[in-house]
Amino acid sequence: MQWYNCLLLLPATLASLLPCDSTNGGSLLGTLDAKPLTLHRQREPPQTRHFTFELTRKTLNPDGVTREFLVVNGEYPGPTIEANLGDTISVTVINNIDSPKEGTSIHWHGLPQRDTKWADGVPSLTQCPIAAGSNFTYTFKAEVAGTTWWHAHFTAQYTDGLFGGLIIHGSQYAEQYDIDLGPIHLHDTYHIDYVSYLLPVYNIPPVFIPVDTNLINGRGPFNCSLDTHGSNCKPNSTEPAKFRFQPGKKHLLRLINTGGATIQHFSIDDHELTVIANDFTPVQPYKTNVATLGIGQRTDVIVEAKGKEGDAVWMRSEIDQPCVNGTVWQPNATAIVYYTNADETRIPNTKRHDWKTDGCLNDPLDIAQPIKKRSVPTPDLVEQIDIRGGKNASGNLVYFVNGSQFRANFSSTPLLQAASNGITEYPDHPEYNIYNFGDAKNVRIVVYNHFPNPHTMHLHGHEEFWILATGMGEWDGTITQEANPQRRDSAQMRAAWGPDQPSHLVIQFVADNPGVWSLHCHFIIHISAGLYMSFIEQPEQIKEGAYEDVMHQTEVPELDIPR
Ligand SMILES: *[C@@H]1O[C@H](CO)[C@@H](O)[C@H](O)[C@H]1NC(C)=O
Ligand SMILES: *[C@@H]1O[C@H](CO)[C@@H](O)[C@H](O)[C@H]1NC(C)=O
Ligand SMILES: *[C@@H]1O[C@H](CO)[C@@H](O)[C@H](O)[C@H]1NC(C)=O
Ligand SMILES: *[C@@H]1O[C@H](CO)[C@@H](O)[C@H](O)[C@H]1NC(C)=O
Ligand SMILES: *[C@@H]1O[C@H](CO)[C@@H](O)[C@H](O)[C@H]1NC(C)=O
Ligand SMILES: *[C@@H]1O[C@H](CO)[C@@H](O)[C@H](O)[C@H]1NC(C)=O
Ligand SMILES: *[C@@H]1O[C@H](CO)[C@@H](O)[C@H](O)[C@H]1NC(C)=O
Ligand SMILES: *[C@@H]1O[C@H](CO)[C@@H](O)[C@H](O)[C@H]1NC(C)=O
Ligand SMILES: [Cu+2]
Repeated sequence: MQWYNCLLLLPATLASLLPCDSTNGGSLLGTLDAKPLTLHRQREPPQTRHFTFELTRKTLNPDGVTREFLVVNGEYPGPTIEANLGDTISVTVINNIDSPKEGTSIHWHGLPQRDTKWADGVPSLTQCPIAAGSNFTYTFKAEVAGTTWWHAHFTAQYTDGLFGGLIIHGSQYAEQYDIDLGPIHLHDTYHIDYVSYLLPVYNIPPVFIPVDTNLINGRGPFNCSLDTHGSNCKPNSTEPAKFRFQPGKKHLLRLINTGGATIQHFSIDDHELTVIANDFTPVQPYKTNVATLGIGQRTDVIVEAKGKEGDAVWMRSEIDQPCVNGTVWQPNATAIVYYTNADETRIPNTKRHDWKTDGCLNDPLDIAQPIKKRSVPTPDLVEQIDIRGGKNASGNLVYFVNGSQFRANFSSTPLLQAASNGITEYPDHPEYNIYNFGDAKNVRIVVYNHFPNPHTMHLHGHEEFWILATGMGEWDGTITQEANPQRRDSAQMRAAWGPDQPSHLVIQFVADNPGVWSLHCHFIIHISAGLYMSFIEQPEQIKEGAYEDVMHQTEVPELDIPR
């Protein structure tokens, strides 16, 4: 098979290849036309960087299977936001999603939104959904340097394409690499839309629809004989993602798991990865062959190009199948790395690095040292939460956080707006799963998982939390690497081994950011089934603090969709 560049016209002999505009809406990510990121080298003064995101439906075929996606500015994956530390980012989101119309909202994963707590993008908590036909501008500080992503936070919309990279350049590791290859999205994708994917989970008994293809930057040909969506599948019509290496140079790869249901193991044949940050937290560089990322997690790696001119090697991202309850048709994504002067039609012939699944966890907690040492203060609030699965009153299989299945009300006053008016208690709405943490300064949360699924727990409002421990059974109080535990914004926890053998994850954070913040699993089925809680941090300061009344939107169409 031959490959062609995204922007080149299709030669007649390659007519079976779909053009890049059809596969990925013209996104250059993962094509040889993608440009390395250079903003940080330009040393510009702090400024406001404006972006306009137009959200629409669009028919695409990233893996050769044609279906309707939800996209920003037509692109799949969505556009990359790039800024320097200290800049202001302003994004006007225009909701032109039609037939049917849907509300939306965009979350800026990992950014604490200090002083802009209304810009966190969580419908029912920090804003009303942005109604179809209207727009909303998010303005916030590029306040933490590193790699993250933006994604729709309105049910599981992001898995239909509403996601993209968010890169904030700082000085912290700019000197460690020569070339910034930008975001590398590792993501599962589905041949049906997110509503059709989620709703069968609530059948009695539940139906779990297979994950279809694992993609790198939205690319990766699907083998049409694998599933039942054959009629929309055009064999050998798309290309894998492609990247360029320069021999002897150090390349920064910003890995992001932007999927909805799977854990990724990333590697490059014949090359070693040097991990320099997990989520927003820089760590003492350590070497590994394989980087493991749970949903929402990022790992910045430096890859020294030790090959020679003309080489071609596979880049891989493999889904950890035992961590998925169900079928993944095509779990092994491949992309190609071409060295300078390589024949860019060449198919590599290199061998993969092996990895072993270990309870769906990241690298062991004691493998890395955060560069900025921070020991754990004594907590003044310790909360335990218990995650269980089971049937709710109507017999659907759902999750309970401390006995309560989370349900959002997209039509009611956002809870942050209510908190700014002094309302912090919801005795009539246990389904909001909202806790008032008062003026506690150091909050420790001990999470017990009693259900046989692993989870990726993500905390809003804080660029990092400490991970004190993760393991099986009751936590015995031991803190891993006590003088300087791992910190990040999304953490893995194991599946329970049985009713009496829960798994645990213990996190702690400094509660110095007044607002209403969520702690939830990032698996789309789990969030949608209720594995979600929120807490009010420093309610008195919310009342006193600056507050922008930006939440009112016109009516949200009533849709029968999971939330
Ligand atoms: C956003 O909506 C307002 C109010 O309807 C309108 O005046 C404005 O032109 C819209 N802006 C954009 C960029 O669509
Ligand atoms: C595609 O899938 C079919 C069915 O599993 C298999 O027989 C075939 O070898 C696969 N083709 C490729 C190129 O992997
Ligand atoms: C697609 O590619 C595979 C593997 O190269 C090949 O076996 C198959 O015949 C091709 N299918 C079509 C329809 O061209
Ligand atoms: C994915 O890769 C793993 C490791 O090489 C292999 O065991 C597995 O069979 C592959 N799965 C598929 C569906 O190709
Ligand atoms: C959740 O339930 C546990 C066990 O019943 C209880 O100790 C804990 O206080 C509850 N958590 C919260 C945040 O209320
Ligand atoms: C049970 O959960 C399902 C799925 O979220 C929901 O549609 C249904 O309304 C819930 N039933 C009750 C009684 O809350
Ligand atoms: C959601 O909030 C609206 C507005 O307050 C209210 O009319 C409606 O009954 C609420 N729905 C549920 C399920 O509580
Ligand atoms: C896995 O899926 C099966 C149905 O496919 C279901 O019965 C079972 O409860 C699921 N297990 C978990 C842990 O979700
Ligand atoms: Cu989960």
